Parts: sequence; C-alpha cells; structure tokens
Amino acid sequence: MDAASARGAPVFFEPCVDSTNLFLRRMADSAADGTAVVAAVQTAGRGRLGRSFLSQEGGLYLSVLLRPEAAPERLPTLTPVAAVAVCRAVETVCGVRGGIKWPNDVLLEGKKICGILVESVLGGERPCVIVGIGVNANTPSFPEELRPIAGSIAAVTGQRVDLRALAAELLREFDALYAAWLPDGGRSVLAEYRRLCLNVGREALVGARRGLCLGVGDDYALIVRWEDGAEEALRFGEVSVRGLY
Ligand code: BT5
Repeated sequence: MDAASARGAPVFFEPCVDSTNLFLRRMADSAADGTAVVAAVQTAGRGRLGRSFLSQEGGLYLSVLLRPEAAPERLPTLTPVAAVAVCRAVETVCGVRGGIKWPNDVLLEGKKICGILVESVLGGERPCVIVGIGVNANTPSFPEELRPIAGSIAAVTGQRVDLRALAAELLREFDALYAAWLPDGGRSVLAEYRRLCLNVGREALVGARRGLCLGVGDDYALIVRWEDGAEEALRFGEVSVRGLY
C-alpha cells in the first residue's frame, strides 16, 4: 500500500501489472471498499466484450473496487458517472474539456483519450464491482490500426500531463460522484452527462441500422430514432457514431 484514499481505503501504485481490474479482482475477497490501484503500464489491459486496451507507458491506468449495496441493474450507470469524473479531472488538471461518446469513451478533439470498463465480481465470497479507467495522458504514439481513433491529452495540449496529479484528481472526483451515486443512482450528474455527451444530434449506426441520436434518457440509455421513425432506448451493445472519430 502506498497511500490512502479519501475514505481511508488503500491505494496501490504499481509500475507494471497485467490489468488493474485483474489486480483488484485477485483481492476481491479481502479488499476494503474503495481500494484502488494505479499503474504506469498494463501488459494485458482489457476493454469491453473481450477487446484489449493498449496500455503503454505515458498513460494512466487505474481501478477502484467498490462494495455498493445496490441492485445489480443499477451498476451499469457507474460507467457514465466515471466518464463524468474523467472529464472533470482532465479539465481541472490539463485545462481541456473532453466529451463523452456514449456510454464509456472520453474524446478530445475527436480522438479517444480514455476508456472505462466496469465489471461485477459475483462468484467469490464477497461480491464487488471494479471500475477501471485508462487514460492516454502522455502516450507518445499509437500503432497504425489505432491512429485513426486514439489520441493523447499531451498531443492536444502540447504539455506533459502530471500523472500523479491526474490520478489524485480522478480518484477524488470519482469518489465524490460515487458518494452521490449511492443514494441517487447517478441522477445528480445526469444533466452534466447530457451536456458532455457527443452523440446527441449525430448519426447512430448499430450493425446495419442507421438512425439519429435524440438524447440521453433518465436511466442513461441512448435514445435513437431509426430511419423508419421508430424510437428505441439503447441500454447496451455497441453504438458506432459517425463523425466523432
Ligand atoms: C474500453 O473498451 O475502452 C475500456 C477500456 C478500459 C481500460 C481500463 S485501463 C484500467 C482498467 N484495467 C483494464 O484492464 N481495463 C481498464 P472498449 O469500449 O471495448 O474499447 C476497446 C477498443 O478501443 C479497442 O478495440 C480499440 O479499438 C480501442 N483502443 C484500444 N486501446 C486504446 C487506447 N489506448 N486508446 C484509445 N483506444 C484504444
């Protein structure tokens, strides 16, 4: 343990891990609520749906283990809450305002600078949720296949990001938003999420279906009107939005 969070839970700082989510998963039976890990590099960074998240030196990779007494169907709203925490922390520490590609990517100038992965750990002795956040802060470059979509904060601001300051601010903002989420399920950050959401008013592509993103519902669903006029609230799955990357 290297430090303590605002709530007194341990915060580990690791030079290199496979995945900060896996790091916490391995201590899921014993770790205190709020335990966090911050890593400089991940060798097996994970995205959603079995995808990988490239986690080179220069980025910030962190996860927080939580034990909320909340119904499982409420847990997905932790993802947009974490995205708002990232936008707030990046604005405070780096002076730039990002936007959110629903539900879990933070973009700066059209490039993804952050991904979020929320996972429930149900099988063990004590169920918990692990919220993982990866930020391309000072990441110098990306492999060719990621160049069209991935970017770093430093590339936009021209200034090196203080990773310790960003980690501290991100943990602080997330902790504050999580404290509000516990009783209200994220309602108090909904207006801010809606302002930050880049999809609204843009095209939605889901598989071969095409539509227009109308807004974000009270439960953080993305409301889409398809070409045939039908409206749908998307709660999960993959929405690809044109014109963002
Ligand atoms: C995510 O998944 O974006 C969630 C990423 C969560 C990463 C954090 S880091 C700390 C914690 N520990 C972990 O192991 N994971 C979490 P998804 O929406 O599925 O996006 C994955 C896709 O983003 C990939 O298929 C690539 O196209 C792209 N990608 C991969 N690495 C990237 C990067 N560093 N920056 C931007 N885009 C990336």
